[in-house]
Amino acid sequence: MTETPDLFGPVKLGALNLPNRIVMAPMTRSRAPGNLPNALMAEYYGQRASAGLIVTEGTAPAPNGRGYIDIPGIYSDAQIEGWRAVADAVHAKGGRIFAQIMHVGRISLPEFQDGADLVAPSAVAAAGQMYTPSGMKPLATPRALTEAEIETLIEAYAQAARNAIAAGLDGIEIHGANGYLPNQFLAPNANQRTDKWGGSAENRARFLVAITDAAAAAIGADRVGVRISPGNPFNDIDDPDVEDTYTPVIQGLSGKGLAYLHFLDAKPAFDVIGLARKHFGGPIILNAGYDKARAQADLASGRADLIAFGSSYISNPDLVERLKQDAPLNAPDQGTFYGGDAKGYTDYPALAA
Ligand code: 8OZ
Repeated sequence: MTETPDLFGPVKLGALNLPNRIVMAPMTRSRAPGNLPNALMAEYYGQRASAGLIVTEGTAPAPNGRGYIDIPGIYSDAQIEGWRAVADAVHAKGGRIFAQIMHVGRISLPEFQDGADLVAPSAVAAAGQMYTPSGMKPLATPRALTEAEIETLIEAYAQAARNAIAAGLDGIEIHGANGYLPNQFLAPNANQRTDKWGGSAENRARFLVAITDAAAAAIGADRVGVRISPGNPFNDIDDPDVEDTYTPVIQGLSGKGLAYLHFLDAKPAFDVIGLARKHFGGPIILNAGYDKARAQADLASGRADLIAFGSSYISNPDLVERLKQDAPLNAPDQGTFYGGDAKGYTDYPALAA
């Protein structure tokens, strides 16, 4: 007899057994000066350890993957030591945590990369601006990656995965969503290459599949998840045929024993989640402004296996307990989402014991 999956019941996710189906969504918080994970971050993630799984904010696999102010990296020994403190804080409270590996590609400025050129599939700037300490600035025009540099970056993802395990983290999530480097390869407006990394949908999917395969070979597929956002135009993604683009993506990620597929459910014009259900063969996490009722409904219908919560996790360290009790949620303060200190980060109260 199969029971209806419940938000508060256990689930197997790749190599891990989770006590519940609630995931803390990856969220950039820009509190890592010097690109170093620190004690305040360890406290923040430790406070949220009752989640079934925490996915960290995006962390760069290479110096040229940095964008935004004060995001962490996972390529140096000092960064690995910083992540070790985060992993220890979460494990000490009985939790589980994956690092989200994010290479921003063209969504950056040279000032966030020690003055270096940005790299991306093609030399096409994204429309948009980025916050800097001296004001908003237009996103810079990147330089096109050479094929040799693409191979180097694939190895950087594998090494980032090894570094995550070395730090004591439980696995990694490849950030293939929201207009960053792997999504730039997928999108015809950002990828104008004529080699095997561009052109057909199969060629545009090649980079995301290659970095996932490399990470899986490095640490085991059951410790690697992938996040994608079909149909999301964020960060100047323009894809006139989402079905054409994402069919080889789903095929390329299916049947490999990956820990999960995580969708930012941007409601694309075709049923990409149904396609994933048919082929992927592992757990599906959905994220898109869920509340408890919608979460339970999507679990019950079989659309999702787990639900990721974003902004409600910013303001409710004990979100699992609050949802379970139908307790009121603290409202998140948008003014302290990015940058700053403990205010709006580690000072949201849990329910009184
Ligand atoms: C909002 C602000 C800064 C970063 C993403 C990493 O969209 C982000 C992000 C979102 O995945």
